[in-house]
Amino acid sequence: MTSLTEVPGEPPSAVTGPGGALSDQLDGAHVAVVGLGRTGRAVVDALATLGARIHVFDSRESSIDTLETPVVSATVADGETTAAALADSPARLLVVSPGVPATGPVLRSAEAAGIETWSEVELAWRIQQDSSHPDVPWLTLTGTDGKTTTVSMLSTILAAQGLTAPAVGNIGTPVIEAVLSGSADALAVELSSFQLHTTRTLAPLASTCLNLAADHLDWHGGLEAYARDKARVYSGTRLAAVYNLADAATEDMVRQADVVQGCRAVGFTLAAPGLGQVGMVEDLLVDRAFHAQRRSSGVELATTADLVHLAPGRCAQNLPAHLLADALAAAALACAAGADPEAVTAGLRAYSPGAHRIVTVAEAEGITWVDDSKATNPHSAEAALTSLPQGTGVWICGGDTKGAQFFDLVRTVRPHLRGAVVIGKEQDDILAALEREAPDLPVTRVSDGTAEQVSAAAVEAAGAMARSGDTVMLAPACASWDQFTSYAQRGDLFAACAQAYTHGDGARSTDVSGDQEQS
Ligand code: UMA
Repeated sequence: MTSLTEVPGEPPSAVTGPGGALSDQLDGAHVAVVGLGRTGRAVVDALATLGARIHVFDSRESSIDTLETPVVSATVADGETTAAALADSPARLLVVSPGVPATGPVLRSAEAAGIETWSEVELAWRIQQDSSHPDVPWLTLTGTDGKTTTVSMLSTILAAQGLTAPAVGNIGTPVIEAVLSGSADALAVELSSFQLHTTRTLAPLASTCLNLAADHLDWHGGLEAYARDKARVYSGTRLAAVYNLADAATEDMVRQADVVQGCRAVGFTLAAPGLGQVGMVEDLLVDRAFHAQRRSSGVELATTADLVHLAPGRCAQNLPAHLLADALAAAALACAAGADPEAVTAGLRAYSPGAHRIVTVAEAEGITWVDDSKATNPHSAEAALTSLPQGTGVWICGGDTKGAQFFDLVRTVRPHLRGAVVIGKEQDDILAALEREAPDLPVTRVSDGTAEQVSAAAVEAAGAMARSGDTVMLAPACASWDQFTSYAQRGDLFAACAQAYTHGDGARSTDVSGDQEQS
């Protein structure tokens, strides 16, 4: 076992504070807010209490119409129009929603006009620094896959330790809401690369990037830019920068991170942990990074039996490796915040997966129907499909590709598949990968239609391919936005159609546009 070099720390140069109390800075100041979804509305409410003069922009009329908080101006505008308005705006600060692309006109215009741009997360951090509870620790995590699982595990472990530590951020609750409530002992914060792009002064107690694979390339403009934004999660970390020993990119991020002096690099691994790591010793999750005797021994944090409720068929041998990795990362962040081994055990036992993450939604005639609609990129779909026995998977795939390629994915998952059903408005990229990497695999294409029609047609096509012992897996490897309102709607419709199909009373008779094409 090798000992891990600690990352030499420098005080983070970016952590300079807003230059005076935030309320003094923002009281009466013009501030632009772009995007009025869940994030933007929380931002507007917070800015209003700080006395800012708020100018909002959203591309959807309905978002503007339903805003109740008084603002100075509210404009329905696409990216170009918003960009032009910002150039002439009195605002010196812009708070953007995560959906506003890094490479788009809005951020370009703000930069050109010298307007400072913050994420909602940046604003939340600054509000906390300016509050009566500035020391509430943030435990932050990002990664291409496993963020939501890990942040939820982290929150349940901290709850078992007796702490109020809600899971917030990209998981769904704006961080500002938790900060303003003032009731948390710690925050378990899931950060997307979108949020990190415009986050600068955050100084978490502990942080991690779980893994890095190609995703959201169109939003960032390429893999390098995406990785750069992911790496920001470590910036300003005070106690533990946690990385994945199986993913060298995350270790590089830690080496290059601008962390606070004394911050330690802590690796997590599915192998036996060295000094400064958490890892596995047979079926035990073991800490050799945080406890006092770590130089000479490890301490048991939990066993795979504590996670057996997450394994298909509740069989510990089937426990997907990525869930173990997520549990180790969550345990490391929790230990950094002072959680003891008993809390890790109890928290992991108490954790239950959210909807749309490898959830069995129907079982009939020996066929299992699994909703993994949350698999919105190739990396995440691969994790789900490779857990299936050889030749038993009927894969429902496709959607908004976000600029990804699928050749590697199809090559890797091919041995696990019986067939594939392709959905999505644009199917060329995924079909090209299936044709080149799995030329003999039966493939059915589902043509465009309403969300309901697409779901019903996909279920019917998958049902026609599946045999007893097979699993029909909705793991699209793509975002849902081209045909559905969200991955949640995609998963819900799949579940409803699968249940109707297996009861023989729904999908078979639904109008599915009659458009399935076998190849
Ligand atoms: N809008 C514009 N112009 C734009 C983009 C969006 O006006 O260029 C408007 C839309 O018309 C809409 C609003 O902005 O009214 C939507 O804003 P948004 O897309 O930023 O979404 P929010 O509702 O604020 O939700 C965001 C995250 N969404 C995205 O990152 C796309 C949610 O993550 C997050 O839960 C929420 O903040 C928490 O505050 C969702 C997501 O898909 C789950 N995340 C991606 C992922 O996990 O892969 C990163």
